[in-house]
Amino acid sequence: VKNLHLLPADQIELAKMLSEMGQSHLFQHWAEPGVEDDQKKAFFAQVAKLNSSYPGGLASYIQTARELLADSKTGKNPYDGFTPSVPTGEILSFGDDNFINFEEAGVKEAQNAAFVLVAGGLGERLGYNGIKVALPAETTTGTCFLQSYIESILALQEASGMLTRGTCQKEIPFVIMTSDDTHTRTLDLLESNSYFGMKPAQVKLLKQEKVACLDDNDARLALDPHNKYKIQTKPHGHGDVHSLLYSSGLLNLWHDAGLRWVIFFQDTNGLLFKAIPASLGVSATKQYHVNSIAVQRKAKEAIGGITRLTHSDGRSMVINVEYNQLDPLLRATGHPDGDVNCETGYSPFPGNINQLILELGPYIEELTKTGGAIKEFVNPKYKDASKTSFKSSTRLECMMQDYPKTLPPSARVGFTVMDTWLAYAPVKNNSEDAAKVPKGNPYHSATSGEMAIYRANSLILKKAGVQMEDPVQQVFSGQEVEVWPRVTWKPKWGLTFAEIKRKISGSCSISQRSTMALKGHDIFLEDLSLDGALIINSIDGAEVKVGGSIQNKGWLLESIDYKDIAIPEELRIRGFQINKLEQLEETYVEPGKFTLKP
Ligand code: GDU
Repeated sequence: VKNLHLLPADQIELAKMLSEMGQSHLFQHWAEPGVEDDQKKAFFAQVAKLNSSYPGGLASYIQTARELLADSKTGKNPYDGFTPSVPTGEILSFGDDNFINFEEAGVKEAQNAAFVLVAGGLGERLGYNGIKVALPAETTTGTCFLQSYIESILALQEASGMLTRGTCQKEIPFVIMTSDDTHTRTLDLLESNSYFGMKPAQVKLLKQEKVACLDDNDARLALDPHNKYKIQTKPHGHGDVHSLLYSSGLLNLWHDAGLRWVIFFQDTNGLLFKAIPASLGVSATKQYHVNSIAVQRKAKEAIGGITRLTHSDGRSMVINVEYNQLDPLLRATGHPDGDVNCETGYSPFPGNINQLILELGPYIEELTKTGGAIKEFVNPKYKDASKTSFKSSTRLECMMQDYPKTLPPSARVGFTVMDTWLAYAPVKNNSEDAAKVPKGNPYHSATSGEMAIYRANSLILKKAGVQMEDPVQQVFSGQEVEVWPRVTWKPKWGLTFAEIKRKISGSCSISQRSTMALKGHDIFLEDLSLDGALIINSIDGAEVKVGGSIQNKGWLLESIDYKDIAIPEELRIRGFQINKLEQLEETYVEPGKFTLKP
């Protein structure tokens, strides 16, 4: 750096570090001292931030990048020496006694949990312009993902408190990891909706920072093409959540408050909370340090496979192997067909849906050693086979599910397999890409995500004894989906299967063209026959019995063109909208006992 001595002391340190790490190119084009000083200051402010937000600092980032880039250049396989095999874990079947027992154990334990939502991603594949947590999970009620998550946590909090100590409730902490791409919009969404009923102090936002881009195999940091005093940055991945939680100090606060579990989840899975109580019950019963919620996975489906990896040197771990790596790993280890379905019609490797339950004590112990650093990877796009230069700059990345990679072999790492229909329906793909998904594999689109909620709720009611008419097949935006009755309920209405069964009695039936939205806690269905639309709103303390034959024109699903920009984007991406022709809607705002029987 020219005239190094003219810089303030902290900047001298950073400049020295950069030049020792082979980064002098960053300063080569700098103007003379006295010229463009403000930009130089801004440059060092950015370097200081990049340095402090990475465990081990920038020097460590550059060092790791060199090693990973060298491995990538020589084509070193990160799984070298490891043999994959199918691990054993807990496999649950919705609604049986085992499931019900785990659900009860999970609800009891929920007040000792904290929830962490990773929502720093923009969802480029979905091509939606807003933040994903603001998208309606379903359009019958228009409830967005974030609202449904918050209401689920509050419902768990209340149920857990009731089960274990009467009415007194412990507040379940809720953390949202955001990024520069999502932070302001997430905060706005919360503030303009009164935090969806949660106390603002119960919610903490932690913003992840981007990491420096790399121009070449020597890990020379890339300059922003539009600003020579700025280092180009890109997202580092959802693995950042661990170092952020660690450095925030929250983990120790939670530990001191007697919490035992941290539950991680992703931005757009409208079914997730149906799987949480039972999975948490598994964690508590089996004393798992790490419990990944998994589902049956179609071979080559774009979700990671949970795999036991055994090394020739004796090491062994249960870990997610990302979807693009599982197939080559299998082929390289004596499975010439790679990742294929077995006789069950599914891959023998359970699909990681990236909802993790970690036991807090061992988690803190591990992070104290690692500082929250997660094993990273690099994925450069090379110009040619010589692998000497990149098409565009690259960066290191990390994934939250790689947390177990540094754990000692004594750690209890398990998983819980749930029925896919119950637990997993993310919204990741745009209509065009979804329509191209191989037949039989899930679309993971806004269309399929919404239909999956109706399907799951219908199947749950069916299991609880309601006669549900069979679904019809319909095609929206080139995707063929099962359309079940559009049944939705507030999380507090039916948090567990036992709770749902308690609220249904006699002989109930719901026709395929029906819509039912239960927006209250104490709504009981008794000898109800529904053929049309029924909406019930009720406050806590209003006990409503619904029965008899309810029939009206109902709410119809109408196809819409996903390319029609006159329609709001959050609807367009579904390929349908709801035409609300006629409904029976009742609202109960006073406590007391009521009967609705037309
Ligand atoms: N995210 C961040 N920060 C980032 C990148 C992503 O917070 O820098 C968040 C996203 O908002 C989202 C979650 O991380 O909530 C996951 O992101 P993607 O949906 O883009 O994840 P992928 O589909 O690439 O894959 C992940 C896992 C897979 C599989 C899959 C299941 O890596 O193994 O489990 O989710 O949905």
